[in-house]
Amino acid sequence: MPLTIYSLHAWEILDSRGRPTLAVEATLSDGASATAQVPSGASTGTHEAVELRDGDPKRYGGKGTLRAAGHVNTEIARVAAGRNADDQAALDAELIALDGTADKSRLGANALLGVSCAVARAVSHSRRQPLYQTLSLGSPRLPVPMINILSGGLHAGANIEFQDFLIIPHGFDSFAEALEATVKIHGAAGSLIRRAGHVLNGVADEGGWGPLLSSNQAALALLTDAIVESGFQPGAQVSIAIDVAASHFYEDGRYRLTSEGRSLTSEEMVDLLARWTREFPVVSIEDGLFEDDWDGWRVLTEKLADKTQIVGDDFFTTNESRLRRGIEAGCANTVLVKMNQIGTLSETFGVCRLAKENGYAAVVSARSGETEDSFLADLATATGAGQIKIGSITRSERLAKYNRLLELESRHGLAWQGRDFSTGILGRRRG
Ligand code: 2PG
Ligand code: MG
Repeated sequence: MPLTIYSLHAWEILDSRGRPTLAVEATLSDGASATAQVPSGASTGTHEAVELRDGDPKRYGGKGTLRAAGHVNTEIARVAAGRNADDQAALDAELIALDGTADKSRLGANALLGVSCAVARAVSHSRRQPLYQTLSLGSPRLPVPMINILSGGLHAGANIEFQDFLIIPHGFDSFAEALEATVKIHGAAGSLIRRAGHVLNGVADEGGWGPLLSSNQAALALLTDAIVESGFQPGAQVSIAIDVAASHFYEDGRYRLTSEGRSLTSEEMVDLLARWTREFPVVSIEDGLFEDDWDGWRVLTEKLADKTQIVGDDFFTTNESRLRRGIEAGCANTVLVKMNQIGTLSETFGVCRLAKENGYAAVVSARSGETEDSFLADLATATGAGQIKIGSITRSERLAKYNRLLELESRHGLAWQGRDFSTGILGRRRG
């Protein structure tokens, strides 16, 4: 008997910022059922698939998701009922065709993604498998985390422009040890901020510190000090990643670094980033330039990609055709993978595959608006992407994923790849 979809049900829930998003429950013909929750970004790329909002100002300032839920409960549920649940690619193709638009704006990428993930998880329940096995592309492995310690930009009141200052704790024997080191560094960063008398702007959107610092450079210095103060070797054990999220301070062809008192051209921005990779243990730069500054991205890649991960988030928006164009044009060497930027699991896998075939690394990423769903931990493990970006080590919408990775390491005995990361990107860096 083929395993088929029996019913779908979606409803509006709230994300970690208190904004509406969706939960979808899928029930299969053998009675197995599962729920998936959909994340939501704030610093979104222009080329992302459309997250459908109600636009009704009387509810949640227009951000309600009742229309998206309604689409799941009527049109999508009707078409999905009776379909083979085991064939994710066929199901996702059906969802894309049913929507019928290039950007998924008719039914909503949030509606489609909720269905795609809920069915995959229900299949894993039916097979009594851990989710990562059901999703597996062949060689599951635990990812190396890129963990937020300080936030700026749209996630923390924009007092400094760069959005994320993260650490990559790669020089450890296990995921659990890497996480322990991170907690220590997060604590040290908090103490340094207080000791220096900076105002602590509460907790930022991804659970890290959101201090009122004087500049992006000051944030890099503080993060490096926190690594040293915690007793770890910067570069050898713990490196730094930044998400510049440059599209969000790009205006009229210039990069406006107000906190640094300068406004830079694309070339000057590349030079500044290059300088900071020399002065600080920065090994990964995400969205270092505006999402459509293709020439700038080529220059940035030529100058830095032999020693640094050049990551496209808003730049690629988890979109195969943008990634293909980037590969052909010699832009970036790594893709950030966010399921809801594209809207189905199969397209997410497609991007991971394309990256791998072309020697690009992949970092599976959460959104700044998250839920308690841990799907991402299994997804990153299943794709063998090698890296994951979830946010900081506080707030349960983040911990749901970290704790799931701890479970995969401890209960499922999956191996961790931290030292491989060191010999990969850092090997090149030293050489
Ligand atoms: C990013 C993400 C996560 P958002 O830019 O990488 O940090 O933020 O979900 O707001 O796009
Ligand atoms: Mg980003």
